[in-house]
Amino acid sequence: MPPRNPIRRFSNLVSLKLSASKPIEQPAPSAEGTRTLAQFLSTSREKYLNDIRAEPHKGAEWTVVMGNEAGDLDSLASSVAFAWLQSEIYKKPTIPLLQLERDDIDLRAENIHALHLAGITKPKEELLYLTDVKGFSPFPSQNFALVDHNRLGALYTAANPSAKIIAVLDHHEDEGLYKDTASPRTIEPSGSCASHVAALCPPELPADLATLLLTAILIDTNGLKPGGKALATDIYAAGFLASRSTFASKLPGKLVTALLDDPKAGPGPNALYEASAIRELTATLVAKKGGVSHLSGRDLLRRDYKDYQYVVDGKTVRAGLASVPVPLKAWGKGGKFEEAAVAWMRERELVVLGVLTSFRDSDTFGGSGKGKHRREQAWLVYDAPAEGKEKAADGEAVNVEKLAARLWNGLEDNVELKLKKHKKFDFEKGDNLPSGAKGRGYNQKNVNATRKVTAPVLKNIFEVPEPAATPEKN
Ligand SMILES: [Mn+2]
Repeated sequence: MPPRNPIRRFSNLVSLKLSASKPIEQPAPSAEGTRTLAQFLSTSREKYLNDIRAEPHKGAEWTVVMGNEAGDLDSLASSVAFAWLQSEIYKKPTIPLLQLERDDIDLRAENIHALHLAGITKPKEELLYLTDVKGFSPFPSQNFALVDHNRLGALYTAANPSAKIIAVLDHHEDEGLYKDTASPRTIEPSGSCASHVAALCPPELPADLATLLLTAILIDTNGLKPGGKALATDIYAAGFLASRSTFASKLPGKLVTALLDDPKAGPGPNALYEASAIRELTATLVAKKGGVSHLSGRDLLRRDYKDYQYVVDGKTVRAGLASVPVPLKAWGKGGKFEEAAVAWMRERELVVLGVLTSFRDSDTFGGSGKGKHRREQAWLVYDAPAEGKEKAADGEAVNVEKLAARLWNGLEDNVELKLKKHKKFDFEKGDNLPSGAKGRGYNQKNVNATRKVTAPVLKNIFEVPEPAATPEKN
């Protein structure tokens, strides 16, 4: 049986049972009814935004389906698939909402890769984000479906008394909510929530959608590795999806035939895990997930970032600590680090920024066989003028010289961090810092000290009146 045309609508579809492995009679695809998953998503987004902006608005006609706030591939794929299922099969307009800001989609390269494989090549334009619904209070819709979590966020219930959960599909611990309103309400263990969503999909789901769900299962189960996180539900769902996905042509023909025939009994539990196309896809997804080479300097700073506030000599000083998994040299030459760091300080209105790197040095080899674990710290002190202003108003200005001196002394004297001046990053030598800014770079000889150690050191430096007492271990 050849893979079917992925882009059909299912207006005549009545039975949706997954067990109905026999092909359901399909109408010939009409030009009007033919659209890709990407088209489905961008059309839904446009319609939804029009409806909630209309007067009177029509947000009540929609169901909003969300994954959890971490925004991983499982949440993404599960919400997209559930929206497709509800809209295209059950004819209930449903829009997937990503619980993240539009720009944050770039922070997960594996998601971007999986979306591309599913034909969604402009996810910033094709998907709906928190950014799009920010201006609406209360939230403009009342019907919600939850995937990959099972408690509705406060944002959606605030001043929205008719908020109702119409469906829950999840694999986290069941909080016991929405039993009277949610149908289906499937909260059961599985490697991936995408497997629960796949179990509801008809055999004729679009190949693009099958691919997207499959990528989520593979990343959550490490490619269906035996003895790992994959449960029978995941193995079955992955077989069902793989044989209908855009990867079907790369799998052995016999395997595809067996899977199309009966994904449960068909080829045996490890057949898919052993297929080279599945191994390659898993390896790519895992590498993308672990890699940060696609991130911009700003992304590296905001990816794992915390804000702090101190009162130094009666003035409020905002400080930020960014933990970064690559060395300072990863920013590249020619002042790129300084440029990104200063821009971030302006954006967050910081006077102090510490960039704490942690990485394996590929030039040396430690006992583990991997490169030696190293840490660096780079610090900038700069009282950036607020946007639109030339410089900070008199009286508000922080004495950068004094603050920097205090910071350098405190850091360099600290017995726990063991900081040594960085030979390659002496920020005051070059002319890459704006005038009035101070900066120093260090190698951190205590490679076990994380931000959890550095943050209290910083607090101690700034908030213990000078002369700073020698920091004590506690
Ligand atoms: Mn999940």
